[in-house]
Amino acid sequence: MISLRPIIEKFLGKPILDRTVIDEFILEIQKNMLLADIPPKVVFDITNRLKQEISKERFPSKQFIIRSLYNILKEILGDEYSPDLRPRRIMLVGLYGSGKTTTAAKLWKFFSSRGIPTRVTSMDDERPAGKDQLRVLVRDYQDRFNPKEGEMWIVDTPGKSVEDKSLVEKLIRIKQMVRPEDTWLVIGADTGKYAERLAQGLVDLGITGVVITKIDGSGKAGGAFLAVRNLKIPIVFVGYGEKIDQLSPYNPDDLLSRMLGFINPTQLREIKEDFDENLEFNFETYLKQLEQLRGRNVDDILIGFGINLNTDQSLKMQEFMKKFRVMIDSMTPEERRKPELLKSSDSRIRRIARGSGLKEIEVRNMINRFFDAKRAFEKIRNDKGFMNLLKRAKF
Ligand SMILES: Nc1nc2c(ncn2[C@@H]2O[C@H](COP(=O)(O)OP(=O)(O)OP(=O)(O)O)[C@@H](O)[C@H]2O)c(=O)[nH]1
Ligand SMILES: [Mg+2]
Repeated sequence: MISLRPIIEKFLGKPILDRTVIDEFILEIQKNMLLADIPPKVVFDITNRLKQEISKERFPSKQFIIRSLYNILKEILGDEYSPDLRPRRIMLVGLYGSGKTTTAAKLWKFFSSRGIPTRVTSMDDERPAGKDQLRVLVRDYQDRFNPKEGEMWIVDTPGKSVEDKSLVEKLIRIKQMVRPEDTWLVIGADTGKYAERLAQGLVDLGITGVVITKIDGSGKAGGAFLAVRNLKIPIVFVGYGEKIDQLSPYNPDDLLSRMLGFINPTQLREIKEDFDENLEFNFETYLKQLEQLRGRNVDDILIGFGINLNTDQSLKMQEFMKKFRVMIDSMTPEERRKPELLKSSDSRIRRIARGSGLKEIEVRNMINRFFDAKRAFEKIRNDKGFMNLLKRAKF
């Protein structure tokens, strides 16, 4: 995935802001976007708009310029997709090796873990191994396509190159049989800017959404997203790994945080205010931080640190915070300040469990999580680049 963070860091670090610095910044953005396979038309559209915004201000600040860039990218990346959970038939199409079969399994997991009866079948006659691939990944694999009322069906299909006319014809025949409510085109992020052309080649199939896969492994991912956005077909899901749970509904904020290397400017300011380098990390200070986070979108903040939560995880997180508070309330002031006291003391853990009404194992797990967080905190604190960025940014 393209990261503009080094360019932004360099820009923020300049002691003065003049025409040359701004021009250089814009030039570097252009260069990097082109290298990331973002279509030239889109790149120049972005930088022209940015120049226009800047020319409107008499004394544009660095913050103003970065905020403008953020807003322009955000507008281009479009709306996030909130998944439609109504049971229906979804047919996946795409090129050879684009990730259709893997996505079929991931979608099964996504919908069935939300309580929707979901079945998967494969119409891929060209590669019988594809069916076995699905059988291994999916509990509800069906050999025959026979949808019933109230069921979600995911239909996998064969892939070839778009130039191959017989593929399109074959997919049209499958579509007539399946009669899907949704036909989603699966595109690998490594396709880069050609994603647009590819989608156009299959437009006759009545594509209702695009799934972009492999964003974990490709520097061209930004290009694929921005190219597809040109088509006005919504991006529905994004695959970011080979594992079955590595699929998320499309979220442009998440993408932007990856592209820009940090969260949006307002959130950056909030983190800057919270993040005290000299803070001693113990239960007391951690609780204070958790309380400050409450009422704010925790997901956004975590995403800023490169941690991406899905909805289930985020609910679990809130639950965890509640219990964590109860646990800390049952500690002595000394324990709150010196977490090490709890590391190997069964009697203290037993006492805290009794006092808080939690199970001993829960207390033990939370204490382990606390030490994980402490380690993560120390890692961030030692990340010189990130700390410098925080210090210099005057948002
Ligand atoms: N890193 C990464 N790998 C992926 C992702 N999605 C799929 N893959 C891998 O890409 C390869 C091809 O995936 P498949 O799901 O078999 O692709 P397909 O479109 O069904 O391929 P054909 O049926 O041959 O047309 C496999 O090795 C997958 O593990 C992803 O999001 N990230
Ligand atoms: Mg396949």
